Amino acid sequence: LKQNGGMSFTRYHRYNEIISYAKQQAARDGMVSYQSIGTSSEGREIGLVKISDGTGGNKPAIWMDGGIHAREWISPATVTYIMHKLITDNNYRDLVQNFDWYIVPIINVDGYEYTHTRDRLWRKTRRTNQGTHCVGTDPNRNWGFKWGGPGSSGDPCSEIYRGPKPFSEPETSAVANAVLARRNQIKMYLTFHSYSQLWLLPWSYTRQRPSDYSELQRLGLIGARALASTYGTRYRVGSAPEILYEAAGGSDDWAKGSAGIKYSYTLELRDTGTYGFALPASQITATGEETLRGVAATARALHKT
Ligand code: ING
Ligand code: ZN
Repeated sequence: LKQNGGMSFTRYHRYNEIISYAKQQAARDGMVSYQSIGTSSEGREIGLVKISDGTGGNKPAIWMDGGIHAREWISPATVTYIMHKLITDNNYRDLVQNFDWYIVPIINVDGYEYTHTRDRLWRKTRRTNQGTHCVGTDPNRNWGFKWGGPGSSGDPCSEIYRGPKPFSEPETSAVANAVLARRNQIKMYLTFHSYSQLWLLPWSYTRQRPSDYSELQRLGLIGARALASTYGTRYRVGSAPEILYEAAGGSDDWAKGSAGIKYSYTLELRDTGTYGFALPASQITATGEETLRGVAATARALHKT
């Protein structure tokens, strides 16, 4: 437990524990660094971890983020689990040798804490809106690519409120700026949600497929297959409009459409509805492990392109 910095993966950890763990890894391991990329509306730091084995100069990079939606607790837990394994498990050394990894364990830090203290099923940010008592913006409708399109709402009381303008939320703005600063280095963008067990391909804002859809599908299928081979957890692979619903203003579309990152995926983690957002903590390690294997297989396939 000690060398995990109190990170047990047997329960869902609070924001402070996850950030402390990230800082501790940075302090004790020369290949890990930590920085704050911005501050939430309630004043919490948004942390970015870089894993890089430091042979000098930047390598192609993979970006992973979690916790954009507050109640999807398995997302920060899984992202932190994968980070832990990349740092400590020699079976994944090749991934650290071949890529730099940028990891934001929790984007919506205020919302995440709110789900621990007040309302377990809160989804949005916690910024107050003008002219209403309804709080928060859906941070996955707030990104500045096709903002305002289908599957988002202009009503501040809606769960899919897009916000008053693109990047109105300090949390999405901080992450977008951190991605943009590294846009030429980042080859793949991965964002983690729950639940439904889906490996989502671009686009989310339209039913039209990007011209490189089959190549994105190829790597997505490799990931989903490796994930399933771990414990039999089955994922569907396809675009959001085809297998879920249309939704504009998400981070995956922005990463591809605005930041120019070719391989951009949203993963919807366990389960398919038995527990939903309240996935028991006893499933953290299995979800982390299978997702790690899916991500690793996709990253290895990416390295060969
Ligand atoms: N699902 C995602 C949501 O934001 C999604 C689905 C993915 C929409 C990518 C747009 C882009 O609604 C959950 N569970 O949050
Ligand atoms: Zn979500």
